[in-house]
Amino acid sequence: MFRTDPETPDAFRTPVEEVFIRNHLGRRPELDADSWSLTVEGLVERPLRLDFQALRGLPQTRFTAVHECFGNPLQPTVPTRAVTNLEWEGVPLAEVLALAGPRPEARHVWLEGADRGDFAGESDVSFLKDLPLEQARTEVVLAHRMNGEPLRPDHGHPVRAVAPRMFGTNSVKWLTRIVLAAERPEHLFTTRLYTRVLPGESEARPVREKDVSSKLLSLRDGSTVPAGVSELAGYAWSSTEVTAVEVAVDDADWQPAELDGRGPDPSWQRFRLRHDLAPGAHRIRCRATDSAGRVQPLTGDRNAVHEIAVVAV
Ligand SMILES: Nc1nc2c(c(=O)[nH]1)N[C@H]1C(S)=C(S)[C@@H](COP(=O)(O)O)O[C@H]1N2
Ligand SMILES: [Mo]
Repeated sequence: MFRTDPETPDAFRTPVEEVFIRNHLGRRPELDADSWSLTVEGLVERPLRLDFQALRGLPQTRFTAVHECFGNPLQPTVPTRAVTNLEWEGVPLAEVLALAGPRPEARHVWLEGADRGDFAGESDVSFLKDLPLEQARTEVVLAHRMNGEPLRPDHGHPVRAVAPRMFGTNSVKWLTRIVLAAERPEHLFTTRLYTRVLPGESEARPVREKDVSSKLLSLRDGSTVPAGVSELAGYAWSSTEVTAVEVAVDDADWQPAELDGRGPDPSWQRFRLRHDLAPGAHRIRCRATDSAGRVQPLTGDRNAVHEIAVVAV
């Protein structure tokens, strides 16, 4: 089940019912908070097994972040634009790592979910991701609430990882095992899939930080709208702050849109441009630039400029 076309796409915080569900391995595991536990093992001074109560007893954090699916890892350049903005609540991974005490040789954190199944010709695999230790320590949260309610079964109940600046694939659901290791894990979802060569680079790297991107949401693609002044609006996001969004109608030049700042959380940013739509067919495009100087490409990649078509009457 994979919904990409929410009914209220325009809300700053996406309602839970409208969040896409992405399970690679078929049937989701049925876990409950009472029997769930998380092990922390490998290169640590004190291997741990934490239950849900113990996790709830640790310091908690809350933030809003973009939750975006990278898309099909077998087609890494095809845009899917499956994106939402959600509030998460949970325990910084750093708190759990401090309890376990990583050994000096530990360089990577492996995060594994409880689901197993078949994907891309491999059978009975788990869902495993990894991050460099320093990045995991500063960025990952073990979340147990989404938009103020306990995580629903499809979204990783009772606990999932959330890597707020990264693509959704790094946010391991049904998290039950953390391993500290000297090396990256050789695995379907770490080294064989979810890698890509970025523009201007020659080596493939893991799919982690989000690309700069934007989506027009105030008008629905293919819809009929009243002619006259219309608000062309939507959201833009990136792993860093978005600094500009431009909108182009038909073949006219790009015009700068008004853009909200990002604030302390890695949430998406609203853009808007008032434009007089003459009666007839129009195509409308939007293009974001981020503080790292990255700009959405016009075509050819998963974050290519978003274009919609409307008819004004
Ligand atoms: N255990 C597990 N975690 C997972 C996945 C999965 O299949 N199994 N899918 C990943 C992908 S590709 C995405 S985009 C997000 C989707 O999270 P959601 O289903 O809560 O929206 O979860 C990630 N975490
Ligand atoms: Mo995904």
